[in-house]
Amino acid sequence: MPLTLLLHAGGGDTTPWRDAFARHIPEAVVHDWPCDDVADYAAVWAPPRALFEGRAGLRAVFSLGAGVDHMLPVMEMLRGTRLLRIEDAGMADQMVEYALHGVLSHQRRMFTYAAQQRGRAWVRHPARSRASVTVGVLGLGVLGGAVARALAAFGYTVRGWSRRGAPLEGVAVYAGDAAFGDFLAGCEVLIDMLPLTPATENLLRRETLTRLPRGATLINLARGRHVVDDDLLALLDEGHLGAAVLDVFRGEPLAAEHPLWSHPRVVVTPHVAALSLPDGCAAQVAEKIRRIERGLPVTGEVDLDAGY
Ligand code: NDP
Ligand code: OXD
Repeated sequence: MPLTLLLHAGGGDTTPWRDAFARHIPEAVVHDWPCDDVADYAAVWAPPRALFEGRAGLRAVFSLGAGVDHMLPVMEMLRGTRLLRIEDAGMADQMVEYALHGVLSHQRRMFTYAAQQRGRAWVRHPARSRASVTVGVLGLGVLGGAVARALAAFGYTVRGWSRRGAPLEGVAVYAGDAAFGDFLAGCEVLIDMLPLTPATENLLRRETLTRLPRGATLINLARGRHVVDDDLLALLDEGHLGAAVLDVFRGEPLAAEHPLWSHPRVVVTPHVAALSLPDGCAAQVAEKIRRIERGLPVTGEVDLDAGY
């Protein structure tokens, strides 16, 4: 019997995914959902609950992205089934580019010059070295770790915050809730690279964001539900925060009437910091399926209790 793979790309066109799976795992038969055929594996993004009805036979489920918050409620229907996520597969480079652009904009005062341009103000500010800018990265996993390492290699002073505090060369690592306040106190730029879990939801609110030095920039590349929007907007208006670069939002697409669209100190992008690339993702999923079939260990398995 050939291997069977159930595919759902968040309701979008599955053609690039089908082509990529055909290249990387030609021995598998790929079924687009909806369909009733039995499947050994599922590779999905934002699946509806109906997709997992009667699917207790799945050997593993793959999320076609790095974050799994969209998967956790539906995985409750498949107790005991393994959930795996994409690790990098071309996303880390994209995250590094986006983060670097945001940090350079802060260092080179592009947010200030954009505001000056609107007022036709010709005002020069002093130059700053990269090392004089301390950047904090929240979350030092596959993507956050890549961002922290790249910024440190480029010459910024980098600190990072993670749950367990595994060391990272060139980065001052702070571990756990007890160290969060000290971590924030020095960060002129804060980059959010955390997963969305009950512990990280609403983490970035007035009480925590006011720990950042005055004029700090927030760059959110992770999940909108980490941020309390009203607190963010108030801190921007009060000048405590100098700018926010936001790729992710509590509700996506961001509602047309949302004040973040038009705030002069906010940059909005439509959840594009790191796109899942079908070729790289299919290659990774194919390799993991082959390892599972041979009884070998695989990386990227989600701890369903921790939520990431
Ligand atoms: P990982 O699972 O590899 O890393 C998660 C990191 O967060 C780990 O360092 C972990 O700590 C840390 N962490 C988790 N919970 C806590 C907590 N309560 N307190 C402190 N640290 C915590 O994830 P990735 O790096 O692969 O991806 C990160 C996120 O990026 C995704 O979950 C997703 O939300 C977002 N993303 C956004 C995209 C976009 O286009 N905007 C695209 C892709 C991903 P520890 O190391 O100790 O376990
Ligand atoms: C992801 C995302 O988690 O695209 O991969 O946000």
